[in-house]
Amino acid sequence: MEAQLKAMRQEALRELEQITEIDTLTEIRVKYLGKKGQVTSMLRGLGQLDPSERPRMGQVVNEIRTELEECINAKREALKALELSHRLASERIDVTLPGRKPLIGHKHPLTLTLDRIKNTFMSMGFNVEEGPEVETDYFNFEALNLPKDHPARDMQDSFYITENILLRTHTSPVQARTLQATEPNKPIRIIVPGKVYRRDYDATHSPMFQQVEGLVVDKGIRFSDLKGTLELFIYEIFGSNVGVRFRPSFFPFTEPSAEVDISCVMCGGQGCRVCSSTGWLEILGSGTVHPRVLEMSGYDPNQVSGFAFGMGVERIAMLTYGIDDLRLFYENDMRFLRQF
Ligand code: 2U9
Repeated sequence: MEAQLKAMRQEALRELEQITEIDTLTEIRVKYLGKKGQVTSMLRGLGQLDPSERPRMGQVVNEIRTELEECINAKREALKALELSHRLASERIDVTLPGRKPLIGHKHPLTLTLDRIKNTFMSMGFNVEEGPEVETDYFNFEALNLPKDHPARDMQDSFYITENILLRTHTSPVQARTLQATEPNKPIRIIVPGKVYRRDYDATHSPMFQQVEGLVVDKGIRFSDLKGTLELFIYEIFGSNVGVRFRPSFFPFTEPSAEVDISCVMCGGQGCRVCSSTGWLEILGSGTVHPRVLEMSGYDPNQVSGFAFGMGVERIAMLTYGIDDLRLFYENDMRFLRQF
């Protein structure tokens, strides 16, 4: 029996040696130390031995059992440590890798342009007013001295929603609303930025575009106030070296009216494709507020006077950045937008 025990012990230790999986350990424990395991049946077999042999053989079997138990436990710990080190190696995070930079956007060129326009007028004491993009025929036309048969009222030029409601074709209705909301003859100094809608689409016209209009009303406002204000604005936006000229024009809501040109920003006034060889670029419309417009909104033209102006934001942006197609502003092509 002693030789048998030694062989079993050696076999068990050899098997343990070869194991690489924790699960297999349980099989070995069952095989040797389980209820029907080899060590257990050896213990049971002690009864058949000569009584003089029993104590010594009993001691040997017990020693083997203790040794196997210890070896199995030690192996379990060794396998666990091995598994952990494998996991640590395979799941390692390299904290020295460079991080991913978040994409940070920036303002659209039209927003940049609008911000500059607003800031320039705000520094001269203007307030910014906004109003609805869906307007009544009354505020969009009637209150601005645009008679019923005016061509701008044609279905071909404006987006009508019903017979009397349309998408505003300019931001002027906001000035009319402001006049009516202000106590008669009290001073007004506002600019009105916003989207406007006209049935037009080519390289220099979009069915939706943005305007900034302005209105100043007070006692004793003269044409020279208009000139000084707009000249200062133009020098702020295009630089004080730019040439400025006022040309007679016509708008139903102003009388007299003037178109404002600057010397061509592309050729410096020499004449080129952009200025159609004239050396000048039109950038603003303006004029003294028509007495009937003041009157219709409750102001007394005998007590106060005013001036108004209007410009297209896209046009100012195109001239500032040297862009020749207005549609680029609305296509959202990143190759274009990234340049600002
Ligand atoms: C009120 C009184 C007067 C607004 C004005 C212009 C001249 C003008 C155009 C420029 C290019 C619009 O973007 S554009 O097509 N605007 O030339 N606008 S004076 O005059 C007003 C408005 C409201 C109560």
